Amino acid sequence: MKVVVLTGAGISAESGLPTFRDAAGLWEGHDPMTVATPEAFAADPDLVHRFYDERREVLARVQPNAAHQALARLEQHLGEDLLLVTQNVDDLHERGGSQRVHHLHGRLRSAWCTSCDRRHDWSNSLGDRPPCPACGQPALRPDVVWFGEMPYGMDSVHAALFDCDLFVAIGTSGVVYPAAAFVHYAIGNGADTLELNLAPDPVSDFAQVRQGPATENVPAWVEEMLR
Ligand code: BV8
Repeated sequence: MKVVVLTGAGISAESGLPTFRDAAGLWEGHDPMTVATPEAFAADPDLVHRFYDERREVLARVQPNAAHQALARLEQHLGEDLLLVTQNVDDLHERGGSQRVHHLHGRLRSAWCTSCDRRHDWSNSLGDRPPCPACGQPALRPDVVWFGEMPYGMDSVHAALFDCDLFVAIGTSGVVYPAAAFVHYAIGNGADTLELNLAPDPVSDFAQVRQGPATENVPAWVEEMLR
């Protein structure tokens, strides 16, 4: 049984991280085009650094929840037959025990040097323009994929989608591409599809939809898989 799981901001909501589009979501306070595009970073790097430095600080104060931990148990069971792809830039899957997490949109706790192109694990702020540990240039940016930029590792994700038996989407609104198209690649390959979401889209492309909070639905689904 080859399984691809795609997660979105909804899986981290109960850990205390705001989603993007829900009430009090990140996009309520910020226009994505002014904080999450390369053009925005060129125009006002201070604003963009503040946006990501604040999220990095909040991330340090939250913990993984039962949904993250359940997926780590599923990984132990399925091994290489599970590909966990997340749109989230938080590290709660790893802190929840998952060993292999594919961060399609990058990681908040990573800094990317635009001068020497190296990446560095990073937990502090970037707003004060710290020097790159490798080349010394004050040229670090958040290692996240902004709108208009190519998501990471699309080839391996495509290969897994074309080879999977089951595709499961957890806590994602399915409006940002190419991630929002993954369900169609899976269906096109004859895979079964399942959506776990607090407020699923009424018109769903998924074969099965389970409504409810991730901390309830994900452990229940994983128990079924393990049984
Ligand atoms: C690209 C990192 C070229 C940074 C992010 C017009 C049509 C189609 C596409 C486009 C278009 N114009 C532009 C595009 C492309 C664009 C796009 O899709 N725009 C949208 C807005 C229309 N995409 C891009 O630019 C991508 N790059 O296209 O490059 C390319 C690519 C491939 C091949 C060739 C060329 C890059 C997109 C990545 C941008 N970076 N994040 C950061 O984090 O700041 S996107 C960011 O927003 C997230 O990573 C995530 O992807 C998205 C948010 O979505 P969700 O995670 O789903 O969160 P949301 O708040 O929306 O929903 C939460 C869900 O959880 C809800 O359903 C809710 O009901 C549920 N929920 C809430 N609580 C719970 C819960 N569920 C369970 N339990 C709970 N407790």
